[in-house]
Amino acid sequence: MKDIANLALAGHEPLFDSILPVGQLYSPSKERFHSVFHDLFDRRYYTNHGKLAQELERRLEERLDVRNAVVVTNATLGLSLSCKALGLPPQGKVIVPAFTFAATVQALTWAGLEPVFCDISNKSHNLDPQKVAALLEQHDVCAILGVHLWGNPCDIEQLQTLADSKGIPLFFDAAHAIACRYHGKPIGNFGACEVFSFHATKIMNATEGGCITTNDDELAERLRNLRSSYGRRKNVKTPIDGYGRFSEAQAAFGLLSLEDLSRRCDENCQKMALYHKKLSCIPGIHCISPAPEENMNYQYVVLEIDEKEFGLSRDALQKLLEAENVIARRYFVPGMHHCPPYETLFPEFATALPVTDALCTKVLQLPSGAPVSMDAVSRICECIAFVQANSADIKRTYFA
Ligand code: T4K
Repeated sequence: MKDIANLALAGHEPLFDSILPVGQLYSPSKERFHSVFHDLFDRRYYTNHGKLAQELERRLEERLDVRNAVVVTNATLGLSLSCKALGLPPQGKVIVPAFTFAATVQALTWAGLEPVFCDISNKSHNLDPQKVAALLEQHDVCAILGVHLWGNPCDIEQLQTLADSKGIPLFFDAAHAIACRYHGKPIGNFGACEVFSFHATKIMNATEGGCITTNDDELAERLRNLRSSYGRRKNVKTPIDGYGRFSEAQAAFGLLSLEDLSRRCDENCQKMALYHKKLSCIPGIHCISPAPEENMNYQYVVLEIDEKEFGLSRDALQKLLEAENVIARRYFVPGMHHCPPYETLFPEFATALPVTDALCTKVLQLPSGAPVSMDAVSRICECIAFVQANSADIKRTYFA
């Protein structure tokens, strides 16, 4: 183990030879990819809802036990298309958390809507239904957009009751939540529709991509029509075309990733268990393990760092780890209410989200997924334990 004089922050050899990023980055073997993809060169049919994209939709419907899966270019576009398919009015206001990836809120902006930022629960990191209820009384809202953050389902029942009481749609950003369940039922079946991400950093990897799922056949048809003129089952009048096609290359990668999904969840589960075992005894570290075990895909290893107890700030720990080639990320900093253009457009939210603001100073995501072995998890944990045990000296030496 290092001592405080030879930390990589001081220019010494890092703990790992190559970087360990937070993305899942799982890929199939080249041979398996070739076996799915090879006839594409003969067929020369590369996109426009080809046979692999259709096959992926069918398999997703089966796996998620949902009537319709509509694959699209990425989740951001999937969210914008959902707003259009739901018929949300121009400049309509949508309740949304600010503690999320920028794309959630920017998708609303692309669809011509306005965010009404809502604070979250300290425990789940998801929309707090009580705060949603208060906002519904203060604003003329046309929809609620929940985010199943870290794959932990929102309080769907309470949110649905609130949405129903106002006669407005509830829909979900499920970018983190493939293979997660709520009360035993797969995420993908809730609200008006749910949107998954198949970005390379996600556990289901189509290199880039997304999917909208819904049990509402009419909504699904509007979504297919909005996506492209290809893949429609019948023609439906839509306000605009979305050009959200999903290529055959994405579909080939996605099909294999879906085949491997349960195995990836198991691998992630083992890594998360080891992280939690080794980190939960370190003062100042709280591991987020919100949902009961069978509801998780385990792709996000997320900590809250209590600066006083740990002895160093979250940002200092991140810098130390980064120097050791452990690329931990501060998702999500700052909260979207403090980001352009929203901070100037909607200054009323600047001090309205205390839980979000507090979490933005504490949360750190650690690497897991394909590039991270169990041995690497152990070494990362030992490094964090060492930093905490020597926090006073490290602070004096490197952060005075
Ligand atoms: N809603 C939520 C709640 C989301 O988290 C996201 C995306 C969306 C909506 C929108 O979904 P998409 O429209 O993207 O389908 C990453 C991902 O790009 C983004 O998909 C993800 N959430 C977000 C949480 O993380 P960045 O810019 O912070 O990280 P990035 O892409 O630099 O990758 C992280 C690490 O992985 C880096 O150290 C580099 C490494 N990496 C990344 C890629 C893509 C690789 O080694 N190889 C790769 O191919 O956004």
